[in-house]
Amino acid sequence: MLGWFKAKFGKKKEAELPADEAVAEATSADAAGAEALAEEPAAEPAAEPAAQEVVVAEPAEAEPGETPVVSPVQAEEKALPKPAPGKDKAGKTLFARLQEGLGKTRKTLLYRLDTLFLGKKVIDQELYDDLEEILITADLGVGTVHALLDEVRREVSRRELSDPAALKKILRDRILGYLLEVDRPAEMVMPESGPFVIMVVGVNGVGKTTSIGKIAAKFVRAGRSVLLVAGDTFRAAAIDQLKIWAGRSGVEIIAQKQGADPSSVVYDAMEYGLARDIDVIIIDTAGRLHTQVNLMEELKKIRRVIGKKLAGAPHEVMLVLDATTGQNAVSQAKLFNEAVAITGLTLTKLDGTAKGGIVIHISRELGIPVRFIGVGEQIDDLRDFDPREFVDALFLNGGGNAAG
Ligand SMILES: Nc1nc2c(ncn2[C@@H]2O[C@H](COP(=O)(O)OP(=O)(O)O)[C@@H](O)[C@H]2O)c(=O)[nH]1
Ligand SMILES: [Mg+2]
Repeated sequence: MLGWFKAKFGKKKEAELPADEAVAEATSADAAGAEALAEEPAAEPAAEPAAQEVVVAEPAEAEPGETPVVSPVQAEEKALPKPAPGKDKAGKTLFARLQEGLGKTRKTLLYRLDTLFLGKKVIDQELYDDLEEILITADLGVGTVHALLDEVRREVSRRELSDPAALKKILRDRILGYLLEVDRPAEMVMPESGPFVIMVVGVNGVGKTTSIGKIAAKFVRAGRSVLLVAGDTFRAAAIDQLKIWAGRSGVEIIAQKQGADPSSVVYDAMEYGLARDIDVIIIDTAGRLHTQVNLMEELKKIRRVIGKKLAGAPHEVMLVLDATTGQNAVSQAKLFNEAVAITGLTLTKLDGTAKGGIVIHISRELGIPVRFIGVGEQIDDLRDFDPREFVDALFLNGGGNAAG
């Protein structure tokens, strides 16, 4: 249910610090952090005293001198629906829902592949040409398609195959191979104790805030405490949007007012999360014009501030990409990767494109694992990315659980 994250969250925390010790630690880390901030270039706006900047909607038992938090927890919202394993609220299998979410891609790709393979009796050049066109149209990317077809061709001749249906199976297996190659388990060791910090980046409108809301809900369902951080201070609406998502799963959120220095928001949030031993801290960031040096510098600074408050953090730098932007997503990924070293991807809006092949292309091209895929705007419309399930959803006809 938590995809790659379950590796850690399945385990029980080993060393849980007594609350007062945790606070003491946070305070000493604090001094170091303040120093760290003071080292930042003078040109960057200095962090003002946080207490004056924080927007407090419903202050949570704020003690004097403490960073106030917006805490939109409401009793009835706290109880998130818990789908039965393998089923959603409506009782549909999750596999069927994935197929539904991938509707357009599935219809186009599956239909076109089936038409091609059923219509052919032999494997010939024409079949390869048609296949190339179909795969490129599905946004697998020219480079990936050529590499893929080279491998398929070699396999076909090595095994002296002549049946197009066998070729289809090889194609599916090779695609799965690409996805499994990068679906490596965490390289980073997830913290045994203390918060798991996820920094979320990506250009405007790709679905960062929405995905954060959905990810928070997943962690809450798994019984984890979550703190959201409104690091996109560029627009007031962005802060409000994150508050709404915090309310939906009843988690706390640290937010300041529009225009506040994002690093200072993040600094406060880290302090708050460490002092309370929050399990997961998820940081939203701005995404205006990814070509601007400014944004990248801001993200680097946020990353530094996180790392100075908690060694080894952020444990995940998640890039959110909009699948409907096709090949553009690849160039975005390269830019963000250079600036903040991406460790995982979320691909959104797969429900809105007939070109779901971008997932395959991006995996192969970037070698960064896809953690989640977004297949709608609702809180449950975020799926753990499972290469087998994904390939089956694209290649298999009909519903039912066809995995395996
Ligand atoms: N159909 C669909 N829409 C999505 C998905 N993820 C996000 N959106 C929509 O995309 C728009 C931008 O999302 P937002 O989270 O504000 O993007 P941000 O600017 O990166 O934070 C919103 O209207 C979301 O509802 C998805 O997986 N599918
Ligand atoms: Mg946003």
